[in-house]
Order: sequence, then structure tokens, then C-alpha cells
Amino acid sequence: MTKTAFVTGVTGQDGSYLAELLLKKGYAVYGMIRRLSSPNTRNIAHIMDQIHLIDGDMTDQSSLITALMESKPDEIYNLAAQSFVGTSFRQPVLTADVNGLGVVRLLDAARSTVPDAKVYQASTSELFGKATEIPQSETTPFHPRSPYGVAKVFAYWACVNYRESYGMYVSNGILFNHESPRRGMEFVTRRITNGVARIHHKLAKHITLGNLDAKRDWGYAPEYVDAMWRMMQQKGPGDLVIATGETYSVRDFLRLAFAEVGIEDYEAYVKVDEKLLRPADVHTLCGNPAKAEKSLGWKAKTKVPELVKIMVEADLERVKEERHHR
Ligand code: NAP
Ligand code: F7E
Repeated sequence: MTKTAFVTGVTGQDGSYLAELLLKKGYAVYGMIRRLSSPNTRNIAHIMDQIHLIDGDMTDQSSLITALMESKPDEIYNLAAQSFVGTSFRQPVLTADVNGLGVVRLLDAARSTVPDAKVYQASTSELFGKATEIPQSETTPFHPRSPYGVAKVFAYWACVNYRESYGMYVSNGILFNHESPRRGMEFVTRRITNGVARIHHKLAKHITLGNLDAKRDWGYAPEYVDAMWRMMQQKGPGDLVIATGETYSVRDFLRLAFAEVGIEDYEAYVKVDEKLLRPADVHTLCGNPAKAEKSLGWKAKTKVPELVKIMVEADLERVKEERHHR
């Protein structure tokens, strides 16, 4: 029988890759989309005719109830969020509303309309923040460092609570950073690969960044949505770290990205702007995916050097096209 999935955040990086994966697996896919004055459907333009779009917003309880009643999903993937940590310092209340309370709204809408549906929550390595150990695993204590992280900790525990209180199948995927050519332009990897492409095509002279010493465990987004799906096929719910197990600094990422276009002295092309430093930052993240590897049979294949190559190549191509159409 055809399974039905309901995906919030379908227009985002992960939502669009997940929708593709679910379609390939034969699911009926419902994607929640919020009303914007200028539609933001670039990531799903190629599959728009295959998915059912339902309007709704994480800040509007009634829209979530209606969307679930209409779609009657077997699986709910909650990927919607104000996902940029930097903005969460400037919009802490909105971030808490969407990323924190929004999850309770969705869980409660599911409890009253489709209590047997499985729920996936997009949890994050930002839960660990000022991490007390390296690498971080499912048992590492949480110490969030931003309004984004704080809201996601609240959401994480709300999911555990709905699981324990009502016996619902609710799982937290604690995903470490994952990137792709669909990554939003404000995130550091994309700022770098877009900047390298613009410099290569002589449209820019340098890239401006903030904290170059931060270290992250960066993986490839299409592989991470596969881990989400696998988590929903388990006998019971649970919380898992999804990561590569390797960590690189922003400087490492810069060096590798510039090397793709034959530039070795990358420092000559990078400016640091203090305004891009965060009031509190997360210094080092490195995940321990051992539990996921064992229970899901999932392992990250694409590591940073290959990820950089994929992203730089895609941005080189896109910038070249844009230049032609000027
Ligand atoms: P993204 O590209 O920024 O996508 C976020 C999605 O959420 C977009 O579709 C956006 O819609 C939607 N959204 C924002 N506010 C909303 C609201 N009030 N109501 C309904 N939808 C709303 O993020 P992503 O990288 O795909 O990440 C997906 C999820 O995983 C997020 O929850 C993020 O916090 C989490 N996460 C991401 C990573 C990572 O490294 N990518 C790691 C761990 C966890 P619009 O297109 O209309 O803006
Ligand atoms: O920053 C530093 C910055 O914004 C990474 C989200 O998907 O992953 C993401 O959050 C690091 C930070 O990602 C710039 O200070 C330096 O230390 O790319 P980012 P993030 O904050 O790690 C987690 C797992 C999520 O859950 C989030 O949703 O890079 N950095 N210079 C910079 N960062 C940005 N954005 N821009 C710079 O110019």
C-alpha cells in the first residue's frame, strides 16, 4: 500500500532532498508551504507536479491541524525552522516560536488528528553547543549557545515527552551540519563556495567572513535525508546522532575551496568582519555516529574534500550561467 508522508520545510535544502527520496520510494508526498509574497519554490520546482502542496505555518496551530487532517500521513517529517543561528540572536522570539513552540503545536496536532503517525524531528548538533566532550554522542550533555540552540533543546525534550506521555512514535535525528549546492547563501560553506566562484569569474575580489577558527563536522545533505527516512523505518522510536565523525575548521574549508580553482594563497582573498562574529559561538563539533551506523546501517560517504568539490563545481556553473544571462 502507498505510504503517505507530510513534510514541513519542503522548500528548504533538506525538505527538497527528502521529498525527492520519498517520491523515489513511492510515497504520496504532502509538503507544507507558507504563504510568501514572492514564492520560494526553486528547490522543488522540478518535482512540484508530483507533490501535494498544503499551506500552513509553524506559528499557526489551526493550519497544522487542517494540513494533517487533509493529508492523513503515516510519517511526519518536521524540517521547518528558522534555521540560521546568526539570525536567531537578532530574532530570538520568532526563533523560539517557530523552532520551539511550533514543534509542540505540530506534536499536539498529530496527537489529536493522526496519533499513529510517526514523527521525525529535525534536532541538531547545536544542542551540544559548548560541548563537554569530543566527539559528541547521544549521551553528551546539552549546552546550547544561541537562541536557535535553546529553542531546539526545548523541541527535543517536547518530542521525548510526547513519546513518553502518549506512546507516540517520535524520533529526534541529531544531525550535524550537512551541506549541498542547495544550502542557503548565508551559511558559511555556501558563502565560501559562492565567493570562490564569483572570484574565479572576476565578479568579486574577496570573501568576507567571521570566525575562521570554528570547527564543524560537515556532511552531504542527500545522504542525511536518507538517515532521516531510515530512522522512521525502525521498530521503535529513538534519538540518534547523524554525522561523519570528522571535523574541519572554516580555514580548512576555505583552503580546499580555493584550491579547486587553483588558488593556493587563499588568505589574500579573505577579509574578516567583526560584525559577523556571534555573541556566543560553538567552537568545535564532531559527532560520533556509531549508534546510527549500527542500528540504521547508515554511514556518511561524502567527506569534506569531496563535499567542497561538489559545492564549488555547482557554484562555478551557476555563476557562469548567471553571467551569461546578464
Ligand atoms: P532551510 O533550508 O533553512 O529550510 C527551512 C525550511 O523551513 C524552509 O522550507 C522554510 O520555508 C521553512 N520555514 C521557516 N519558517 C517557517 C514557518 N514559520 N512555518 C513553516 N515553514 C517554515 O533548512 P535546512 O538546512 O533544510 O534544515 C532543515 C531542518 O533541519 C531545520 O529544522 C534545521 O533547523 C535542521 N537542521 C539543519 C542542519 C543542517 O546542517 N542543514 C543540521 C541540523 C538540523 P521558506 O522556504 O518559506 O523560508
Ligand atoms: O556557521 C562560522 C560561524 O552558519 C558555521 C545550521 O544548519 O548547522 C548550521 O548552523 C560556523 C560558525 O552554521 C561565517 O561563526 C565564520 O561557527 O554555516 P553556519 P551553524 O551555525 O553551524 C547546525 C547543525 C544547524 O542546526 C543550523 O540550522 O562558521 N562562520 N564566518 C560563519 N558563519 C556564517 N554563517 N557566515 C560567515 O561569514
